[in-house]
Amino acid sequence: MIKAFIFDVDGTLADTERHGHRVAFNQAFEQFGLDWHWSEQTYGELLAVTGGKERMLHYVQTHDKAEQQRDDLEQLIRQLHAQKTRNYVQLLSDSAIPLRPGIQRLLQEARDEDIRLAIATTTTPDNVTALLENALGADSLDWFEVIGAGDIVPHKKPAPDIYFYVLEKLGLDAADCVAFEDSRNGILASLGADLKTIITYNGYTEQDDFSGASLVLEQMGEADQPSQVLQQALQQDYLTVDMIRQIVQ
Ligand code: XBP
Ligand code: MG
Repeated sequence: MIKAFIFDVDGTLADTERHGHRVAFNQAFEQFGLDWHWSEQTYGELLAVTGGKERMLHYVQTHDKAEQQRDDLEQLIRQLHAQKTRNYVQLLSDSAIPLRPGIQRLLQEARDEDIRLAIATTTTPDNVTALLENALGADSLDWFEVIGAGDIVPHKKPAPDIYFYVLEKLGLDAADCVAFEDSRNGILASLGADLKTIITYNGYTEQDDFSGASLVLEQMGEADQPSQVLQQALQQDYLTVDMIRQIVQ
């Protein structure tokens, strides 16, 4: 019996990377007078590394050997990341990034059926708050019993740590929960915690290997915006709690 849904954030709840996080990173680089600029293509490659601080370090190590030598690199990355987070929160406040199709409907359905909700994400907690407040309203944060985010665990996705953290806080076994993810790093983490996983891929992750997923969709769908994959696979227009029960049990 499904007792909880555990949602990834970036790419799953909303398509936040291309025009959200990437823009916030580039603003921070400009604000710090750095000649770094992450194109959509470069950012897609850098997404292989989860965590903004880790991603910037990877970028320096692979693209900017000169900066790699500076002895205050760790401090610079921490300051850049704090600025980037401020930029991202402001960006969402100026123009909310909408939730992906079906997300709000599924969250509401889960609440109506007493399925508990949680978040397991690599992104910074402030970013989760900003996304939910701007997309769903301030009280939506209370819909999620546990918000496991960012540096709360030592190892980010694809390590399963954040999912173990959330399961422990929920006091539930993986067998009683379903995870929702968008990327290979994400499903490696959720499967690493023995969670049945439903994938909704996006422009950056459509080519990822989702082996082990219970279902792989291009989107969860709405009545007026049917999921093509769901129509072909299950002759249904959009994903519902009952369908999820049938698929994972
Ligand atoms: C996606 C990530 C995050 C974001 C950037 O997290 O890997 O690093 O790209 O956010 P998830 P930060 O898919 O697990 O939600 O800069 O705050 O890390
Ligand atoms: Mg994701």
